[in-house]
Amino acid sequence: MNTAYIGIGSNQHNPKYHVIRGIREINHLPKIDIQKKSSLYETPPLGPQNQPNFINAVIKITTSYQPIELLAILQSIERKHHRKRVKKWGPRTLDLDILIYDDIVLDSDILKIPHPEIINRDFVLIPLLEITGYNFRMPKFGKLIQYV
Ligand code: A4P
Ligand code: MG
Repeated sequence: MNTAYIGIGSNQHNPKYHVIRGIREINHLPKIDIQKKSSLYETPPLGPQNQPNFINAVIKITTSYQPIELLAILQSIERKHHRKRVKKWGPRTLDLDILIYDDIVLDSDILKIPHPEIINRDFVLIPLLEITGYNFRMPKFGKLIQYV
């Protein structure tokens, strides 16, 4: 079984509903079990400012889907929420990003793991650390070696 962290974001048409619904749909998938859920956070938009605030959350899952299968399945859930890819960093009904997948480091056009923006986005880092604890070893970004 593999462990992955999924970042969830929405800022359109009742975003809290889309986030909660999205989590429930992920939980119903046969090869995925949700292990932990962060709180829901209301966050100001990164990118264009003339759009509503986001609701963001992170979940920890165990799954037997391989990374590329997991991406496809998450995209099918995004499509159910009528997600349209209109503009980069623009409004969306549901965005599901694979943040981390075990210790895998992948850098292809369709899939980058760990998600390259994790450390630049407080709306990802804060819910992620809420569920991992601060001792978490992030693949690629180094690890905590000593408390001082
Ligand atoms: N892709 C590559 N790696 C991954 C991965 N680890 N997980 C590829 C998921 N997808 C990955 O994704 C575009 C392509 O990235 C996918 O087809 C997949 O093959 P997308 O979600 O359609 O991207 P996008 O929305 O067009 O642009 P972008 O830059 O990826 O948007 P982001 O980075 O998702 O940011 N502000 C707040 N407060 N909260 C937010 O959640 N989100 C965004 C969108 C902007 N501002 C925000 C928030
Ligand atoms: Mg995305």
